[in-house]
Amino acid sequence: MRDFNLRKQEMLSAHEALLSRQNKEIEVSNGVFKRYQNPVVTAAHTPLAWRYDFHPEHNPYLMERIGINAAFNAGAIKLHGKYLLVVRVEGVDRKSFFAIAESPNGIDHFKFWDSPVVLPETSDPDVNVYDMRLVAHEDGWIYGLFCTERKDPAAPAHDQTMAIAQCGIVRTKDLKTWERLADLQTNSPQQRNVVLHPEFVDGQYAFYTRPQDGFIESGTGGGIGYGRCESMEQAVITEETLVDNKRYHTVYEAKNGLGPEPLKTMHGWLHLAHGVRYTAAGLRYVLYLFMTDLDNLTQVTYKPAGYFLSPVGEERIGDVSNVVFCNGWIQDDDGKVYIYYASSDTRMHVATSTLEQLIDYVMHTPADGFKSASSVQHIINNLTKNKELI
Ligand code: M1P
Repeated sequence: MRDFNLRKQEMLSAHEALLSRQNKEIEVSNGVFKRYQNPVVTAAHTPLAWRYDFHPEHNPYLMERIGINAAFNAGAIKLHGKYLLVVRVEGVDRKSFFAIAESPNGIDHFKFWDSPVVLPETSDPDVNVYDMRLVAHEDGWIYGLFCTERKDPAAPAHDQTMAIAQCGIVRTKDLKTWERLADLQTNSPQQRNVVLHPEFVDGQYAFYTRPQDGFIESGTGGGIGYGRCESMEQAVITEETLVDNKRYHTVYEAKNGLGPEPLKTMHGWLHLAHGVRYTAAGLRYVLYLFMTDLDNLTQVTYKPAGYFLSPVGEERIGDVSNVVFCNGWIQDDDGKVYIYYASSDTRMHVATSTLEQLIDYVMHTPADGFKSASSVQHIINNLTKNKELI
């Protein structure tokens, strides 16, 4: 009993120390954004009461009964002055679910709310849910668009991996009570990374989609699409227009997908997306930015070459290594932008910038010339501008 109580005390203290750890900005930066020393949310941040049975008779060894494997790919929103992440928490059983982690300042002291989100289901139950994008729409609701995954009914008995991913939709006012709406219907056999545009467009709801042929392989799809529909209760998109396609020899040659909702700026809508390319070591996921026209949402106006943020150091290692993924950012009233990104499908980090810096980056970084000679020319141009400056 003494050991039990001692271990319990040690566990509680270690957990409290982790949750109250301060995060420090890493001084060296590329001038576009700043990284921070510690991840903001990890599996170890999940409440001990989720994982342990603290009854000495039921659990004399004080064993972990319900293991948590990872905490990543979080949607984000600021509500009543708090920075809230709707985290994809993944158990050791591989099932993902959502849970809200709250911070007073957006960079540290993230603490999970007591209970994970109890997500209502449709008549076709989800097998796995993940990667929620939170959007405060001008209709007054906060929508959560997420991936709902179910076994492919066409899968032969020998293949237990074939799945169908589609876009599930919930709405809420407080992130506590959730109303489930019908899944989004499109013509694509697979949909992930669907994002709701925060404003009405010609009185309709507008969506960014990611049509794809296979669960992993993009096939003829894989670009970022756009479509509209009349209602959120029965959201049906009959036509998708490609906004940003995959392209040979870029960081998004295999596939891409939109991250969080776009931010409105005086120059256009600022988008953050992930791009995926093939390497000998497998797929590599990086983040990139682009801008679309304020009125014509399918017209890309600025798109810097290459990636904006890629995995570095320990970020490169995890369950699915060499991955950064972002589906949540928060813009504060003073223009500061908190970019919540996950590394290697394992943990959450924050990078900070300002809207002004991100706009400058998007509008003034050279666009991809799609061949080595163009990349060299960009450097030559820079050298000319820098003559006698350094
Ligand atoms: O494992 C990396 C990512 O793979 C998927 O991304 P995409 O939809 O672009 O293929 C998602 O399952 C995502 O959750 C995951 O982080």
